[in-house]
Amino acid sequence: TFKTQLLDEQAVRRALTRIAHEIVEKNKGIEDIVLIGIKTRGIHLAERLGERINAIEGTRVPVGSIDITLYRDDLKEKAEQPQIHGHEIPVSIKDKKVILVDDVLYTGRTVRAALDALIDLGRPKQIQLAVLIDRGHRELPIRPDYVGKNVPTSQTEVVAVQVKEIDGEDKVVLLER
Ligand code: 3GP
Ligand code: 5GP
Ligand code: MG
Repeated sequence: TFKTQLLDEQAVRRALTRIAHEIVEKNKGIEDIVLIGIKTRGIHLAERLGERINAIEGTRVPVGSIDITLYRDDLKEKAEQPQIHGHEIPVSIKDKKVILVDDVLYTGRTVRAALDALIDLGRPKQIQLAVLIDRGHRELPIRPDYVGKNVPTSQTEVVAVQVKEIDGEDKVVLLER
């Protein structure tokens, strides 16, 4: 059931534009940067950050993806062991600054699995994390470097992130399950 709208299309666009600027600022440019989106919606967010960085700096950064699935009976269950299913990473990440991108950060278990997989692929110089929504409830010592919006949630709430490429529109709403 619907509770509130957290971000509309314009707010999603502004958050991604701000994060793109923050990435360029924090890294003093975009040298050695590789964006990697985490399955489904994180991939589209990574692609959009790549487009905005190109608009700011006039240079393309490589964008890849990683597929991590949580083994669980349904979304009401808490995360079990995240499994790596595959990745599409167009360049070597050795000595690169990898920026992981996901739609929602919750327990941190998905990101932890992604870190493991990336480190196995080749030793990045640094790994940073960008998320559109940080909903809290971390179970691991993982924190994002770039956040669209911090949303304190209860365990019974769900953040629904919709992106044009999949859902036909850009918005983020808070649901009660
Ligand atoms: P995503 O793959 O685009 O990130 O986990 C499958 C999908 O269900 C995810 O889409 C995620 O957005 C959505 N989802 C909504 N609520 C939850 C939740 O509490 N946990 C998980 N793992 N996914 C959720
Ligand atoms: P984790 O608990 O590992 O941080 O999050 C697991 C995965 O499920 C991540 O890909 C994250 O984006 C997604 N996820 C967790 N909670 C939510 C939520 O409330 N809404 C959405 N859309 N995705 C979620
Ligand atoms: Mg996700």
